[in-house]
Amino acid sequence: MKIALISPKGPLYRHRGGIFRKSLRYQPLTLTTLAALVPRELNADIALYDEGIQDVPEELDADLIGMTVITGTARRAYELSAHYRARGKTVVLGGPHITLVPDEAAANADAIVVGYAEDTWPALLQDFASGALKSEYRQAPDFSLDRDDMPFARRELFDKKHFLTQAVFEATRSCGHDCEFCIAPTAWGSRQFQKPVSWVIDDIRRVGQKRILFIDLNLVADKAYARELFTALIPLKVRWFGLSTVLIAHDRDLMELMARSGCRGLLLGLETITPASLADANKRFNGSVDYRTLIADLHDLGIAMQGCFVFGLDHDHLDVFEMTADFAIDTGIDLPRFAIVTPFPGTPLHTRLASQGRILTRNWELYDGQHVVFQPLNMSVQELAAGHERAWKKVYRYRSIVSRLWKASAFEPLGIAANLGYRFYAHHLQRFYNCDWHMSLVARSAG
Ligand code: B12
Ligand code: SF4
Repeated sequence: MKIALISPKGPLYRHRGGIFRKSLRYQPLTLTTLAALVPRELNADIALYDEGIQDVPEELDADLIGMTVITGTARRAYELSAHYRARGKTVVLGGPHITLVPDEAAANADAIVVGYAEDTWPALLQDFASGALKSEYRQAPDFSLDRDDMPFARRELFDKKHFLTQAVFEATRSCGHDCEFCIAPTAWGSRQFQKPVSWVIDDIRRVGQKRILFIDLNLVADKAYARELFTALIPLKVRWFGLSTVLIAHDRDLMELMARSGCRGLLLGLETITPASLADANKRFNGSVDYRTLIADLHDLGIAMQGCFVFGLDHDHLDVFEMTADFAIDTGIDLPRFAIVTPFPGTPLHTRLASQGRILTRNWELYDGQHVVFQPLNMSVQELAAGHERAWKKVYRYRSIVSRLWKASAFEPLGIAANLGYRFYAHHLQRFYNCDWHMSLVARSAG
């Protein structure tokens, strides 16, 4: 059997004309995990295509094509699906967007996979091999990742030259919180799934790199698990980067253990510096943390920070862009990142904005965190887009980069390369603000 697995492109993340440079591009685990899950007895040939790094051939020599779909790539995925199905290929769609809107997705594929696929994907392939493919496969209610027999991702199926690193790992999935805009609780429910720590450590040992990345949405959701993982990382002497919530601020011991285990960088969803906006996002727990102290504490422990903010919350006014950019520069956030609030389908935020008549488009291609797809409350669409772009440019001026990294005492090659990668991103965002959709909105709000 020949299987082709595709990660379709989105406007920002694409081989030609995208703005994700190699310095920002680590190798995702989706396709390599699916490849590992293909049952051995099928003796399949497997080819992986990531349209962020290469074009996908018009004619694919495959019996079955699987595509992973996030909201921003759904339009492209459906287009590719129609193309290959017209040529007699069987197309299966899965991933976050398919899990959020299965009914829409079902109309665009021979089969869909809803939720995590450790059980369903191998079953689907067996069904396909015996000519009994069903149209839908769903994650079982008792789904668990707590098992030792899971295969390791087949990272070698991608050419490493396209990525900053292939040393990407995952210990847990989903998160356990319920922020209004986030897809995790809607798609995967309110509990976190955890892999056995010994399995994660084996995976890291096999890959054998000393600088590694965790893509888990929240490594500290379960403190007992986090402690076990961090303790097991110590003997490996790795330097690792990962994601956490700001709640780490309340547990100094865990923060120190994290640093001892090799943590050198954390992505934190700071979201906003306006307390009332935290309530808008149902992320009140961030309000219990003093960001300045947290940033200083992390820097003291040698942990760099990627601080993520969103713009367009209901308590955001026109001064929010300047204030937030200044805050990032002033506190020495190593790598600030801004997004526009995005009401992904299926989320409580989407439902609320739809009920208020504020969703402006359901063209999913624009749901990439960098386009305004809803009517903001206290500013126009144009003001939100322009303010967001201004904030990006301000924090990535050369003098802002130097000032932030100086304050963070963090002049090291990787940090500088990532800052230059984001500087490029910031200065090319306007390409995406010249699209027909954006221009028509600007004209509408001006008129
Ligand atoms: C790596 C990653 C990226 C990579 C590549 C993403 C891509 N495919 O294009 C980069 C860094 C480029 C990226 C960028 C963005 N990303 Co991103 N990213 C991730 C991240 C951190 C890890 C994905 C991963 O490797 N997971 C591990 C694998 C094993 O899990 P999985 O992908 O869920 O796959 C499992 C199942 O879903 C299922 N499955 C998935 N696909 C398929 C396909 C088939 C055929 C089958 C059978 C099963 C199946 O099986 C797998 C095993 O169970 C996730 C968060 C996360 N931890 O999941 C966000 C995430 C996917 N990203 C997200 C977003 C919003 C973005 C950006 C828009 C952010 C931004 N503005 O910069 C951009 C857009 C990029 C674009 N394409 O245009 C959202 C997607 C939400 C949505 N509804 O669209 C996520 C879920 C984060 C979040 N919590 O919001 N991202
Ligand atoms: S804490 Fe992060 S991953 Fe968890 S629900 Fe909120 S935004 Fe999503």
